[in-house]
Amino acid sequence: MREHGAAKTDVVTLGESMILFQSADDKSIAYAGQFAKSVAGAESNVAMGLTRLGRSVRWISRVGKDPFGEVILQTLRGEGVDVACAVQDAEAPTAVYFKEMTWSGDPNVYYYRKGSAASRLSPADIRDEWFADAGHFHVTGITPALGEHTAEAVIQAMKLARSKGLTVSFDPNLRRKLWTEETARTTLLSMLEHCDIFMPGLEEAEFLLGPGTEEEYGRRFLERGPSIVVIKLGAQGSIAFTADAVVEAEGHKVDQVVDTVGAGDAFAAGFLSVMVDALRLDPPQQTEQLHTALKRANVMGAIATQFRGDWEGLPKLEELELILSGTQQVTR
Ligand code: KDG
Repeated sequence: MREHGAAKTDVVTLGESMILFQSADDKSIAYAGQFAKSVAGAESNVAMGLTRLGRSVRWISRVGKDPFGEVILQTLRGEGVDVACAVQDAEAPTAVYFKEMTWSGDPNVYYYRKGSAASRLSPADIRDEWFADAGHFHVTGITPALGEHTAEAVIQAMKLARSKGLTVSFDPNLRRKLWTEETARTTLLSMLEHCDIFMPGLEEAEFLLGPGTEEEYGRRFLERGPSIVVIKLGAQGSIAFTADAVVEAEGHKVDQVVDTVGAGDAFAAGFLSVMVDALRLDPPQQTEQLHTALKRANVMGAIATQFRGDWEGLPKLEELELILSGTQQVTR
């Protein structure tokens, strides 16, 4: 068992949140007359998914000193996330993005985030207090793509978190619109040695390592540093690899997918809600927890595909437990 005092904050996460606009009636952006406004961002989605599952979370970022920045902070606060370490920048705006539903597959996404407050994150911003009294740090591969110094900053934060006894998870969250393939591949691979849990989707694994089987990806990512590699297989579920175990869980069936964006973050929230404690156990006990974590993660990911926003429809812990036990919820 790894030594670490009881943490007041279960998970710390760092990344950009944006104001999201979606056509109110699902028309294409060019023809939409009205847009619905909400908050989105991979790391804040994970943060809010986790607080709904009863975990304490600190979210760190930079937003503009503008109404959109206020909305983001208020939304996160309203969901019980600690935003005390987030900085409001008077010189740069909060980013926005537009999501457009397509007749098939993933939605189109249009970002307006160049020069945003979060893109100006640099190693000089990193503070010891981010990790005070905390157990785990979660990052994604979006933040390193945002600005000149953001990759350096995220890697430094991962190192600092570990030096303070936190465990670290990393979701590559490949966003091809944000950087070149070459830079994305090199940077994302270089981050692997600084994490304990790595959680790519199957396509991301292929992007990073080229063609291969799930087992080959599991083994090759483990060789680069993490002690757990979780590969997300979409509707098929997920599979986790450790040095001495392979654990699989079937996907949670849904009749129809409404919006895939946010499913990976919901998956991460479900998985981490179990593993942040389990990571402190000895390997055999950790492996026992992996199946529970994957099952939770699969259901969370499936639920996130059932509504249009990234996180608003995510369940509370009691609701998730009812779904996992196959019990019908009494609603009236
Ligand atoms: O994972 C969902 C995110 O992609 C979405 O909320 C927006 O953070 C975002 C991004 O950078 O794409």
